[in-house]
Amino acid sequence: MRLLSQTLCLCLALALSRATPSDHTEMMADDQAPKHDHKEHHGAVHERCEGIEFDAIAASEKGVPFFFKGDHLWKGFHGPAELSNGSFKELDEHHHLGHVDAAFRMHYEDDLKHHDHIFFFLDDHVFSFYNHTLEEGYPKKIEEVFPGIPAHLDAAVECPKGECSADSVIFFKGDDVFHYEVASKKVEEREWAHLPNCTSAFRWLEHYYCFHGHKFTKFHPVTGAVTGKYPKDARDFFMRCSKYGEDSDHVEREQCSRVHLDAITSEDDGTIYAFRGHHYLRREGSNDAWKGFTIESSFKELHSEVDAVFSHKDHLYMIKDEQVFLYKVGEPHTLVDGYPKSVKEVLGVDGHVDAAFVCQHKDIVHVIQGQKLFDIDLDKEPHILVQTDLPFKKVDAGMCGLGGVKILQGSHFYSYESPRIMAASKMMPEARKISLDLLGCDH
Ligand SMILES: *[C@@H]1O[C@H](CO)[C@@H](O)[C@H](O)[C@H]1NC(C)=O
Ligand SMILES: *[C@@H]1O[C@H](CO)[C@@H](O)[C@H](O)[C@H]1NC(C)=O
Ligand SMILES: *[C@@H]1O[C@H](CO)[C@@H](O)[C@H](O)[C@H]1NC(C)=O
Ligand SMILES: [Ca+2]
Ligand SMILES: [Ca+2]
Repeated sequence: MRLLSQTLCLCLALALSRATPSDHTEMMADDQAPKHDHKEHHGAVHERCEGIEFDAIAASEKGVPFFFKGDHLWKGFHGPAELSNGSFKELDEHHHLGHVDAAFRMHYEDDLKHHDHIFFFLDDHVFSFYNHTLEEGYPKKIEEVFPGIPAHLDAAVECPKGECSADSVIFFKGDDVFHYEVASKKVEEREWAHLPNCTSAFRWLEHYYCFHGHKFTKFHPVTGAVTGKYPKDARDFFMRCSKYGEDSDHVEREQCSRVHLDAITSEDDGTIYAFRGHHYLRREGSNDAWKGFTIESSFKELHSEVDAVFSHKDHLYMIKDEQVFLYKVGEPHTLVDGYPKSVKEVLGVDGHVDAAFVCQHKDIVHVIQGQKLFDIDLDKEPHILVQTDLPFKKVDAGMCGLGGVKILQGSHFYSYESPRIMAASKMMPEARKISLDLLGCDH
């Protein structure tokens, strides 16, 4: 927790973990559906991979993205929906419509009164939550808290100083856009006719996204300029789905997705493989382009969704659940006879493996399980040589290549010169973005 407060970036990265699993299985009803029609609409908006329009999107104070639809919300980029009133109880008590119009998180340290508060908008009222509790005196009229901002908003997103000229909130209603400066309460209207009407808006990794339907358009928060090919399908970049939009570009999607990777590995010659869900990316040299494939097509015994992968002596050790699949690298990759074997037999550890890597031309396998790092010799019994504690809560993937060790967590990665330096380090290194700085996404 000490580390969490260091920087916003770090905070985002650490918190961008799994959505809290929910055993809630009741299907949610489309909020437009008349009550008697309830049954027919079961599941209508429950599955975000079907392509739905969110009511609002906002990061929580811990930096976890919350996606709102009707009386449900999704926490993080994957996982099932849960009832919003489980997290924001009072929202339910004050209205019966079961949805919000817009939401954002204020993250302005200069404004202690509102810092890290999550604001929800419904009709002409605004709700301010701190620590998942409605602040005293709320709900208030929007005009009382944000004078000059109209009722019945469509979307809202924070824009801190540095990205906007002062700590601001951008509000959207129909095709009207309002820039609201928090300290001065100054309101400026913008003409962004080229931007679709946003039904929700979201700031992530210092980029700004206008969501409309199940698509989104990235825009510049000051000028509203849209550069690049938009709109794109939200399922490709902000959700973990097994099927995607029809015109999905698999390579670009896997490069630019904000969803965590399952595994990554670097071979001795510098070839990198990055795995997510049913797909993987491969790049042969640092100047080459990334290519995308399905896991099924290259590693058919594995199908999809690996836990960890490491490269060693022209083989890929691919770990899924309790098993290790050993593939000889080549065209095609072939499963070595006698595999899969159990993780216990090959590595000498029990339970789920979060990440594993071998550094270039070395023989020690480094395995991460929770906050533990094991140094493992595949050829000796017992396999485990050393066990150390890591400064990470939950690691998604790790690799060791030309640039040393990279630990991947959520949308970010952290670099160390070597596993030994990582195990000894007390400070978190700079958080860098997986999509932009590792996988070559250009937006
Ligand atoms: C949340 O809403 C559901 C459905 O409307 C209701 O059954 C449940 O009791 C509510 N939970 C809380 C904590 O208010
Ligand atoms: C947040 O609320 C919980 C109870 O809902 C309480 O135990 C905790 O102390 C609160 N934290 C802060 C920082 O106010
Ligand atoms: C956008 O909002 C305006 C109202 O401000 C409305 O007239 C227009 O039809 C909307 N456009 C679309 C494509 O929904
Ligand atoms: Ca909305
Ligand atoms: Ca993993």
